Amino acid sequence: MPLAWGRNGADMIIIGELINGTRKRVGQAVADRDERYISNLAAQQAEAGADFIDCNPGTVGDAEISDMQWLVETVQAVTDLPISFDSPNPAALHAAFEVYQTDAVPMINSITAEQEKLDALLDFVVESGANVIALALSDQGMPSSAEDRVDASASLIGVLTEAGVPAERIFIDPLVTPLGTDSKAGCSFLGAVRAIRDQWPAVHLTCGLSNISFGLPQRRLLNRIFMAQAIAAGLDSAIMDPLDAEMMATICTAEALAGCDEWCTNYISAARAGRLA
Ligand code: THG
Repeated sequence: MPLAWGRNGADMIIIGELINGTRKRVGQAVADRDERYISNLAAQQAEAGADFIDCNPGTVGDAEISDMQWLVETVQAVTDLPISFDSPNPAALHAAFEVYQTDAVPMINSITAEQEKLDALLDFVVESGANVIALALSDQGMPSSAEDRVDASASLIGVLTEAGVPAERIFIDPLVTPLGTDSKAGCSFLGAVRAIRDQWPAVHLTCGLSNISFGLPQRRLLNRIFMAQAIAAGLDSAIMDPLDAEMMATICTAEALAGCDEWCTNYISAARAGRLA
């Protein structure tokens, strides 16, 4: 069967999020070294059109190192897609890279503007030649306004490009925070996306979009509409579930409406293939 989305039929760079140990079933599979379950999640996301396979062990301490290495080995055995190494722990990111054997350039998820993170990861990001997600998080703490997000992003783009990382390898994540605890969370994020897209047209903009709906009912509805708004603002990548067909249809439609689909070619072929119904 051909790829459902012919490398997703959209311009969006999709980072498949399902291999995340904070999800109960995945956490169990990591603990049990259940290769079949993890391989299957990797293959399904590849088939659905993911561009990267995120690997987040969701564990801590020494376990996180070996869990991350096991995930990377398991995933690269079933797909040639690049992997996104997802951990707050620099040691786990280094460990992931050590066992990585796929030709495609991987993703380091993530670096932040926190001094401790920069000290632990900047040289590694430069020397590895990997793509990097740069989270708009600084020593001032979680961003609240659009301005906080732009300031942290500006400082990260400055540090990374000066160190020699090309803009095309930088994926800025302005940080999606829950709408349920801050009614301006969506506006602040979208404002930051517009400002960053305007000022740095060559960097990528990504996010863990489903954070927006945390704690609220009808999460999938919020997630889909927020995705359309974010694409209109300039988002070109997301950490998401590529098996969510309604979300994939929303992305394709939002890209056409945002002027990113010449002659609506992708939109029309998705409709003909029955993917928008
Ligand atoms: N930015 C960056 N990386 C990230 C995030 C981000 N990595 C982790 C996370 N946020 C994105 N990944 C996931 C993976 C799985 C789920 C959500 C985000 C998920 N959540 C279920 C839910 O929302 O209902 C709960 C899981 C369960 O308990 O089963 O599936 O923001 N750079």
